[in-house]
Amino acid sequence: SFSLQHTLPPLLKRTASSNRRVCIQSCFSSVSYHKFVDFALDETSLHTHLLSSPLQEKYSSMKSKDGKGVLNMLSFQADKIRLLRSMTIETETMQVLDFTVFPKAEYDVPIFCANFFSTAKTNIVVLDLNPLHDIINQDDYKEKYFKSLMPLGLKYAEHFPWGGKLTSESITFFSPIVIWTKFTSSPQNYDILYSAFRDYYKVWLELIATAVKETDGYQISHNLEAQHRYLTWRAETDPGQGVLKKLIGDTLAKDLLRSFLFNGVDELGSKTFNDYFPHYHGEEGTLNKKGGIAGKSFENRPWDASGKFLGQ
Ligand code: BLA
Repeated sequence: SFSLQHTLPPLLKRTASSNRRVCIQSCFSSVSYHKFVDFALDETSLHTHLLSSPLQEKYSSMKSKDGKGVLNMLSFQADKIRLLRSMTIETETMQVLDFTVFPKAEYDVPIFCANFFSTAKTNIVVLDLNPLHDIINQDDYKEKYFKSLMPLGLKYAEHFPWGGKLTSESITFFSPIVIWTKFTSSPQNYDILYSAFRDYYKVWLELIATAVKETDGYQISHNLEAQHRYLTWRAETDPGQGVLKKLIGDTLAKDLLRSFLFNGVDELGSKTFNDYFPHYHGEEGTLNKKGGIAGKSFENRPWDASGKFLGQ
């Protein structure tokens, strides 16, 4: 039977002593995201056979320039999964999880997205099943995947307050059950975040497990373009870019973003950022004449309890 240990790089092999990973961060640190990744990999292995990705050879672990931080990368593929990849960052002052799973283009299943940025005081969190297609105007897609999940979203929306204004385009990549939040660091909050992560991931695994393979060429290319558009958005605008550049330098950060974190951005399509987002004017952009969305918006959660978009 399948054992995860065979596919993990030596550094992360879970042996008897694995619970004591080398602690290079300050040992009073508040959270470690390794157990989140462990959970997701174990749970995925219950459903499908995870194969190590070809990316694993090049991206495994990296030290920050000052030698005080470490980045750990894991990547896999599976029957219905083009790429499952995770990156954790641990330094003296921050812990980061960037865990995303991209289905193959034959499936219109949402993209699983967990982005957590933590310091001793505060946390910036996005946890979502990012819709592949427009759920603001396309009711059938919203119904297909999110209608039944609203109670799950509401359960956590009660605990985690809306994180406030964000780059307006981001909202079109988020689902009605998105957990977009900022909260104070505390063991209790991390417990609830871990619980949310497990719930969301289990739900996502159900979606992919039951998804039926698309055979219509038009639909497949429609899914592929949506994946590419998503990658283009994230590779270009990732709010973690500045942090990454500081840690490992401009060149390595750019390579990590385009070849690892958002792998496929240079291969899965030829459209550019401007083709997809002609109205985007950068983070500080203001509303432009063409009426495109730009700048920051959505002070409050823009969905009601039934999943109806309230933002426009
Ligand atoms: C802030 N991260 C943010 C914000 C969002 C996200 C919405 C608020 C700022 C904004 O409006 O953009 C995350 N945005 C997302 C995600 C999607 C999106 C997940 O569109 C998906 C579609 N964050 C990380 C990583 C780091 C990180 C890996 O995911 C660090 C390495 C840091 N995120 C980070 C920091 C901020 C932030 C420092 C606050 C600074 C800022 O607002 O620019």
